[in-house]
Amino acid sequence: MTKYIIDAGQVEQHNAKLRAELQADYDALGGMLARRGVDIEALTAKAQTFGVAVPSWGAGTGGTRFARFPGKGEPRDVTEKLEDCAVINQLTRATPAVSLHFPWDKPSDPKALRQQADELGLGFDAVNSNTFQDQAGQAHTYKFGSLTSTSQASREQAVQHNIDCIELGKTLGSKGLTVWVGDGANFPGQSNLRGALERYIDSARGIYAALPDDWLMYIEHKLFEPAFYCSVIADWGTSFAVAQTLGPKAKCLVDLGHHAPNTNIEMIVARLAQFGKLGGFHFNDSKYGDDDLDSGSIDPFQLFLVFNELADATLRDGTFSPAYMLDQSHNVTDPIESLMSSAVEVQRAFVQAALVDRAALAGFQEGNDVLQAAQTLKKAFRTDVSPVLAMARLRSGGAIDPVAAYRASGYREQVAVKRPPKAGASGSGIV
Ligand code: LRH
Ligand code: MN
Ligand code: MN
Repeated sequence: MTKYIIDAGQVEQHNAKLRAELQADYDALGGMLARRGVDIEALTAKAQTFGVAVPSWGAGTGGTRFARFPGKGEPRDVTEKLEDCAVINQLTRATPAVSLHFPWDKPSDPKALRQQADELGLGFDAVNSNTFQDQAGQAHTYKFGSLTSTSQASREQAVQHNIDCIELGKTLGSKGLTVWVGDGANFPGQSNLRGALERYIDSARGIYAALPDDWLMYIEHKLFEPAFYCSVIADWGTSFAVAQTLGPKAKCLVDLGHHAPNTNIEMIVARLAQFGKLGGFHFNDSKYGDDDLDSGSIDPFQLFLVFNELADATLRDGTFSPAYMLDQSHNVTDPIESLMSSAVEVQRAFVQAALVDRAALAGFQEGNDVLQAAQTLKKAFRTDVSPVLAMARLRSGGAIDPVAAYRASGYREQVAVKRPPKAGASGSGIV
């Protein structure tokens, strides 16, 4: 029996107030979709299958290198982060798993943490390693790189950290390791571009060798930051080459914020899917760079186009199932509210992509009817599927309006009393 953090009766009360209005909207949308030959019930059932993992580090207030403005009642450790993640899933029913980051989330008792997650109805998605900052008491620095460092001792330490993450992940029931390194250079000439990648591959082989057979290693690329002249794993081409070199358990992870402005991300998605190397996503949104803004807050059409490619890939290969994770930094909002609305935005794109009339689209593409092909996508994108999403939540036991239900619950005020502010409470302060 799942232990709910927000009183189930309160959620029911909230739903009771909105139920009639939702039913009316749902029926109206159902009629409109029926005229298009779409069964709203099938769509709602599909929406109910959607899940995106929540990043533990997103539960605390983020910051920039200029400042961090702590929020009230921030989780102080991984167990409190799990509680917040459980609230997000209780109300949205779209975030059944949590992605942990080590050592930020290193549990003193991994078995107890897994039990806590079980009780809260949560699982663990991929675990993330951190060799982009030095930890207290660490023997060798990552100042000049980790997996690609010229220092063999630093490289070995970074490999061992990743292996330790796998071991922890095994105890927690995770099935994947996401590897992102900040390694790169700030000056032309600082680093031998080819030599750094050779060292990366050599180190990554050591990690890959420790992966259980049913695990995946997700290689996450990022154009820049913290390295501002060049990053070793800067783009999907490098990530793809590494994943190919390592073997079938290595796949590429696409963080939406890790590209140059105007990059056609859906095209990258299509390419990686075509060659069997699309492992998963870190969803967020951005205007300028790795802004880690809330998913769908800047360019929802791009998010839709990504899911349009995923729907196409799923049609071609039924076994295709990339990992969905959020990776955001909430600097000015309540993280729980941001994560709930972001999960719903990603779910929205998933449902809208299912509305694309693929037969019609293929026909327009075949006949070079450019305008109608574009309109076919726009028609799906413009459809307001909010009633489907709300009905999916209601039927799965969640809240019709998660943010309203959350505010009415008083959860933040309650935890603010239990969790007095503590320095460095976000768990990262970096993102
Ligand atoms: C790097 C990144 C990566 C890290 C996370 C904290 O910018 O996207 O996924 O693990 O942020
Ligand atoms: Mn990321
Ligand atoms: Mn990032």
